[in-house]
Amino acid sequence: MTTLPPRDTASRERKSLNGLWRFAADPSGEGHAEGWWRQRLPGSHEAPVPASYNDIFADAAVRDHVGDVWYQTSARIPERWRGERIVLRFDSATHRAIVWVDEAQVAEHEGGYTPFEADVSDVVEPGTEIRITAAVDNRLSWETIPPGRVMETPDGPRHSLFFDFFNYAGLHRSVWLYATPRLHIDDVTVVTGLEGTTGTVTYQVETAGGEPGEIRAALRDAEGAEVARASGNSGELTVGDVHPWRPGEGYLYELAVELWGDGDVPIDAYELPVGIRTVRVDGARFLINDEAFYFTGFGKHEDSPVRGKGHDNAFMVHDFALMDWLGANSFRTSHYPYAEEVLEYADRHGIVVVDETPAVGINSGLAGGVFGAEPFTTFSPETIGPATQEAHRQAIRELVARDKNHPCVVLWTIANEPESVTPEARAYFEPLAAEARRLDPSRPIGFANVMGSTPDVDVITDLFDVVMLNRYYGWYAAAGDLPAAERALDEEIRAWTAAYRKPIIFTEYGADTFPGLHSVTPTPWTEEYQVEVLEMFHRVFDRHEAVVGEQIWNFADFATAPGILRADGNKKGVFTRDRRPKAAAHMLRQRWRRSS
Ligand code: BDP
Repeated sequence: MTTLPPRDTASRERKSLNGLWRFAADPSGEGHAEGWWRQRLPGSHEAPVPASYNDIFADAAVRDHVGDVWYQTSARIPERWRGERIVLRFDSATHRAIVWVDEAQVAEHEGGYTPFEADVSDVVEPGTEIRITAAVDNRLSWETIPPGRVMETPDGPRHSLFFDFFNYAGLHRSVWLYATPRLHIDDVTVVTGLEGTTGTVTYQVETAGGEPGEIRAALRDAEGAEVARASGNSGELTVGDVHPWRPGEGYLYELAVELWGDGDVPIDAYELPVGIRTVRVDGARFLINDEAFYFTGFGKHEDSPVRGKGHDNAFMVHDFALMDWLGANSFRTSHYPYAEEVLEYADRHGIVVVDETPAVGINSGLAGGVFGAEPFTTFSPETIGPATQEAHRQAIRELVARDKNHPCVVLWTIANEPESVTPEARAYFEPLAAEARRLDPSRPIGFANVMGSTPDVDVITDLFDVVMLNRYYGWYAAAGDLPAAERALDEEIRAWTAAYRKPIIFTEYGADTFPGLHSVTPTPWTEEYQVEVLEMFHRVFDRHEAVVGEQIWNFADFATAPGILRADGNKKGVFTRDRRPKAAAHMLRQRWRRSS
């Protein structure tokens, strides 16, 4: 499984393939039959990488395309890479890709938000130029995560999707060529501990490509001074007078791993940033470094004008700056793993992350009700069944494999708003929750519970450590009637605290808000109403000790499929899509800056 991000080290070199690639949509699906990877792609389109392709061209056919699109570029393999292991890596391709180098197929990957790579050492000749072609398919099915359907219509294929964001696709993240020695460090896993002023870093190193030599691990502090060292493929490093990673202060050590042979320089070297911190649930408290933590922040999306879901450092840093301006300390990667750059930034800046799989839409009630999909039974052999569950298991594995070493990640969420009230739901989720725990016993797990799945009907919450609630009192229920909304919310929290002694994090609440719309009386869609809904929730949260977090839906307005419930997208943002504050932003700044 693809894990360590490519880095330049003493023994490694990486080369970005970002930029403009040749691009062709393939509406009639002829690219495979015609072998488009064998030649220059037809047409004259070029598409930026990274970016979604949908909004780049002024063309509804590309925006709403269902099926394959093709990307192609050329790159030169440096002569100095001769004898090295040469890898081609895609940080993501949404939702599925097949990749060729010249005539040879080198990779195939399912799942739109995690990286994959191919060892291309045997198909490239150092010093020459290669052609890289990727067929990227945006189709979702009952066997994918997220699930979806393609319906044949007189106008061609159309998606029927069960989630509330635009199905952006393409090469959303960086593409790399990199070289490592043949005998190399293949993976590193760290788990950290804290006992008083002493920190521990337990590490495990995997090697590949030959007889493993000696492994040395050294931990350096942020100034570069070595504070501990060990040898062997696994071990524990102890740090006296430790400087922990904590919310608000992303202090990082660096674990320098070296693989030695007989020579007097290491064969391979890799440096991993490490934040020393602990996470634990204790009764109804969520503890980071054994201190009670209260989450403030948002459910977000990777979404911006023109780029769609393409990673963009300007938007990333700006979004973090806006969260800082508000005093927010955390966010959830709703509803899929975000670009790894986002987690690296959060690591460095002490922002807490709730890390989610792309398992959104496992719920026929919502799909039919909100998104207009044809009715279906959620769990059945013909719909969400064993193949979906296997894809879901794989999505959990790939998420944990990629993100396990990030100190910012304190909680895995394995699904958003799944059906959770039927025996089939329990059968589906029991093995998945167990798998998440097996893969990472060091972090708590949860799932975002959908409105209506109250503790009297829910059948899966006992499998998880935290209760994560998405609730829309004042919007989808009791819209415009805030006293009734407040009573219902309060009652539901009472029911949860009576049923479980677990921390409760509100992972969604909010109201669609059209910027510039105002009213002196409680009127849905106005800026005042968004403020009042959020204030109502906060009033109730402050009455309940078990509520340990408030993450508003959403940080910013975002694109969705068209529909009568959406006005040019989902407008529940506290910021507009171009990141201008609505009135609620100023209110939140008062609340969160006061408490921080
Ligand atoms: C919840 C979903 C989220 C939606 C939100 C909404 O988790 O993806 O965007 O509601 O309706 O059902 O705004």
